Amino acid sequence: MKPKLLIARAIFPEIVEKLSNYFELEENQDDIIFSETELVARLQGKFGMLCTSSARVNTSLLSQVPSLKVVSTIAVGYDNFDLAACTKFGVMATNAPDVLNETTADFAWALMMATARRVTEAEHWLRAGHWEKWSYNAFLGADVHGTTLGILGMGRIGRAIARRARGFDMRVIYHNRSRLDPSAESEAGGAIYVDKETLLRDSDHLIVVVPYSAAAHHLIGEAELAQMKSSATLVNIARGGIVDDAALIRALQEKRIAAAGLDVFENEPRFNPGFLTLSNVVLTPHIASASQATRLAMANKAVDNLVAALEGRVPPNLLNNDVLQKTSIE
Ligand code: 8YV
Repeated sequence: MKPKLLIARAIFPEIVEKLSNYFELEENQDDIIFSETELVARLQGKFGMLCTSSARVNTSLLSQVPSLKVVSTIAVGYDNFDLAACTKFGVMATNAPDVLNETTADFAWALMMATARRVTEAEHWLRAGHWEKWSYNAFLGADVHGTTLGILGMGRIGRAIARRARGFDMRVIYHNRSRLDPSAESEAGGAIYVDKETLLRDSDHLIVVVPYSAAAHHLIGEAELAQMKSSATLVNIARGGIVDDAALIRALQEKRIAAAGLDVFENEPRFNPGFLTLSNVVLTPHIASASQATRLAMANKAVDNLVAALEGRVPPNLLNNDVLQKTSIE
């Protein structure tokens, strides 16, 4: 008998087919967001779970599902996993990094450019039938080329964003927990390491790419927004909660910064409705990694992790290595 797997969200048919070679599957192609109680019920007797960022895996859940051995998320971010709890309960936790770096970097640029050049605002105006004559000063925005790009968080996606700045003759500055080595800096568009204050003060366009953690909560809040240029744009493709959305809405209302491009929000999908009252925002529903090819590649990575766990190998993207002492995997 094959071990059982819960596929907690709707997923590509080819992924379901692939998984069915290894596991007895319980699917959710109706894509219902399960509450913890529902998830616990569905996980009874399951060896593993394929999930996304919407599934919270913590002590409360794990203490009720003793059969569970592996949880595999189709995401690079894993703030929905309590890794210490996973280790305590002997559960391997895996993510799906790398394959989304370039696609996500493309999207950060799309948001930055749409925000700086007021693309969606202008389109809404056109669609609403307001275009009666051309005007020299309609929708004047900010230039992207030749300006200073700031990147907060210089991991793999941050570096892919920085590389693209070369073609736009931009000066790239960044702040990160640790400084990159000189060769990595030069590959990343000649990025210059600065302290957080300088990053906030000097960026014409600031892109947030840090992973979410308790320490990163409201990393950009009232005080940080106050240090930015009034002409600056802010882009967040990382996670809701890193930016204080209420503080950002106030700053945008009062034009203390020019505009924001946001793919992630606090409490998404029920984000702060204050954003909808603003014209100087570009808002997208957490789609930075959403190209057909990349989402499929991410799902395939997540499958590889599950199959490795099943076959007694160390999953390629194991997040809690210390769990190996608690499993039979060498
Ligand atoms: C995921 C993301 O697709 O990878 C991440 O961390 O934010 C997205 O690319 C999304 O979180 C669903 O799991």
